Amino acid sequence: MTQRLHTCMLCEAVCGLTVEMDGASIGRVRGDPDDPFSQGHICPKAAAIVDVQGDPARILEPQRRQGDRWQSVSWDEALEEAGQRLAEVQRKHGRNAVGVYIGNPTVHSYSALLATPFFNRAMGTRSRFSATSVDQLPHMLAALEMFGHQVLLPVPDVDRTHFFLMLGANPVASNGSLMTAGGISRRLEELRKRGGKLVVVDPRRTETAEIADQHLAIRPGTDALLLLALLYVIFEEQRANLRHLAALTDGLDLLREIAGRFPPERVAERTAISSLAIWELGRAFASAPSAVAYGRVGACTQQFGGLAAWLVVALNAVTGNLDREGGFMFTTPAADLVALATRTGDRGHFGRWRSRVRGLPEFGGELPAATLAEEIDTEGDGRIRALVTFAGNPVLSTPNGARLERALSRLDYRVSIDLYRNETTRHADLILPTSFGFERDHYDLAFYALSVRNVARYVKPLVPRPPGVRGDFETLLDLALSVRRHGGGRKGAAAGVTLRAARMLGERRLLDLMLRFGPHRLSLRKLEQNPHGIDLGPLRPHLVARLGGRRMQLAPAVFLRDLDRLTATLSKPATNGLVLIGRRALRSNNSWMHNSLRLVKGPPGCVLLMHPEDAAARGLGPDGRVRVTSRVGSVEVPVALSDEVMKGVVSLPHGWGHARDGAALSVAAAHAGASLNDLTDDHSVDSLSGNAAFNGIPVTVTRA
Ligand SMILES: Nc1nc2c(c(=O)[nH]1)N[C@H]1C(S)=C(S)[C@@H](COP(=O)(O)OP(=O)(O)OC[C@H]3O[C@@H](n4cnc5c(=O)[nH]c(N)nc54)[C@H](O)[C@@H]3O)O[C@H]1N2
Ligand SMILES: Nc1nc2c(c(=O)[nH]1)N[C@H]1C(S)=C(S)[C@@H](COP(=O)(O)OP(=O)(O)OC[C@H]3O[C@@H](n4cnc5c(=O)[nH]c(N)nc54)[C@H](O)[C@@H]3O)O[C@H]1N2
Ligand code: SF4
Ligand SMILES: [Mo]
Repeated sequence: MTQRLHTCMLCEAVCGLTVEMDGASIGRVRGDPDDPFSQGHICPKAAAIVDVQGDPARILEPQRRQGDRWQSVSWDEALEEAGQRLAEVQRKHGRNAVGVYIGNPTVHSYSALLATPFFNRAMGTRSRFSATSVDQLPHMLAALEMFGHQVLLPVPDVDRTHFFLMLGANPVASNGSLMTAGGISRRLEELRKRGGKLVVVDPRRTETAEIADQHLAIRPGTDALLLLALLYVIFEEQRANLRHLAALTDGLDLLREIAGRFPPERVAERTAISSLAIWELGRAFASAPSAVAYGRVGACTQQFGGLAAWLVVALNAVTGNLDREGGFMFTTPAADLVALATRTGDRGHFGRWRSRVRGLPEFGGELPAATLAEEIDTEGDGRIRALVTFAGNPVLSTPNGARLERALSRLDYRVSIDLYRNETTRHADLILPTSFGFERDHYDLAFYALSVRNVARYVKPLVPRPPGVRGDFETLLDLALSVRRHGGGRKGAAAGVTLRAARMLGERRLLDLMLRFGPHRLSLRKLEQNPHGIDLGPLRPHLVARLGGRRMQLAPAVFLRDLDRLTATLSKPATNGLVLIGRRALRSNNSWMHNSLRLVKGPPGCVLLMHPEDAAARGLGPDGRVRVTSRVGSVEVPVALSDEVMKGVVSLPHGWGHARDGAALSVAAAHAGASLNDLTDDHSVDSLSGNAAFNGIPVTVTRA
């Protein structure tokens, strides 16, 4: 038995692991107590890495579909076919006729993360989609408009703050997002031990709300109103103070004028939070020695996600908590994507072009995932006719998944790069397998940039990958090269040279270069000499340097233009209908880990939570099954009555719905549940940003 080190790649907490090895066989997985950052923390999902890696359902060779049957083919044959078919579609119908969807695990693998920009550039299609627009896009839009860079995202300094205001996040279950902080429960406990306060704003009394000082139940989709009213209080009480950022900031007067239209009394009824509670919250936030407001999935995957994301940053800035210890801070990561993108001139852009069918704006070169289905199933010039999905399961993860499924079957050609034949990849013509887990090395390129301390850790693979499997970096680049060989992709020799150069260097060398040129002048060698990781110290204020001579915008025009839409909701009459929101559970990871028996055994995870009074009003009993119906679909699920959800709101987790023919996931199928995204609506988006508005979907609930 030997003890080896690795790092968990499942969620944003990036926990250090020790792995027991007996020769090549993997034994117990524990937290690494000597990881200076995660300090031994893990959650139950870490043990399931081996379940996925060793899953008999995992695809270990390229698979080609023949009718309803699947056949193994060689890599050469697979890449040749895919390149030829995708190039053919691009030659006949234009480059945008090939769509690309890139899913969430991409950001958990530096190999995938480094490959996708090369792949996207080489393919030269504007029909690009990713999990960004069903997730954090509003936060990125706020960063772009306020700081001039789409990935310059502030993170809450949880370890030093005195007041943590959390909107639409449940880190006790999710382990934190846009806030890498292994062992978040311990960190929140310590906040309270040092006399700090935690306030959670959520329509549901979540696991995080349970350990908070205060829980404010908010009506879904109204966070922007609450935030404006908090700003009202701050300005009204003369507490605005931008500190060192004052001389570098535009828009303070404009923001004051806007907030002045939203006194707490005006938003109380709509938000379902009393005006007194808003006054008190505003005063407490402003008078704490340091404070941070933080909004996550619930605050951004809703109708007013863009406004909410902007106002969260604005609230921190106006109270002097932006770029301050204990406030909302910026990292100095060892491999610095922000600096790299700045040097290459790619800070991001918004609204340079619009989607063909609905006219929604591009963001950073991507169109909203909520438009993918209509871009396939709406006739006309520029229709998407072939699709590459990479590390994504949009059938279960994007709004109105059932429509997307119907659209997928209309495509001329589909390639998926994935571990599994699942709800999305079962529609593919070709599935290319990939390495996973302890077969890979790991450096967390994305999440060390969002980490509440500056840290770095690199681990090597523990076991060789199966012989028929390749890494994501080589697969994506080889696929792009094959498309080009067949006359598809972006024109010009330069694109080909770049691709071949990157392919030759490989992801490991690219990462090493980024570390060497990064702010801490590290290298893979140095990291290998410190296998538990290196602590690079607490976050320090340095936004001024990050702005690089630009000014911070407190009241960007794109957000101001959206305010009328928000104000209009104040005069809408209240209904006594129900709205649907989502949730996450500790033992589940988006849509793709339900084939691990260890994680799904026990009581069913896919249960509708409903307030007892709402159930009584509909004549529903305390348990049993109910039918939930929205504009786009209807599902049947078990119900549990609980006053943890506020009246008028029902909650269902996403990522379930595995009872679909043709997917090869037997454990998941036996614990199928129903897909929340068969109810969410592709027409329900934040029309400012184009981000999916999963939360606040009107539904009816009846006895099944
Ligand atoms: N209603 C509702 N819907 C939601 C959300 C919500 O809160 N409510 N949350 C949204 C959010 S935040 C996100 S991020 C999205 C996620 O949306 P997606 O990224 O589309 O979906 P995932 O469930 O993460 O699926 C990941 C896929 O990648 C495969 N995979 C895993 N690891 C690898 C790898 O290393 N390489 C490759 N090539 N493939 C891999 C898995 O088998 C799976 O097929 O879902 C969104 N959907
Ligand atoms: N165990 C586990 N961990 C995960 C994941 C997982 O699937 N499982 N997914 C990972 C991913 S991809 C992400 S992006 C992160 C997300 O991490 P979080 O942002 O913490 O996500 P959730 O746990 O979905 O919390 C969202 C909360 O928003 C609330 N909410 C819904 N609508 C509204 C609203 O209108 N206003 C407010 N204020 N709140 C609202 C919901 O009730 C819910 O409690 O988690 C990551 N970690
Ligand atoms: S909290 Fe996240 S990173 Fe840590 S062990 Fe669990 S899934 Fe892995
Ligand atoms: Mo996400």
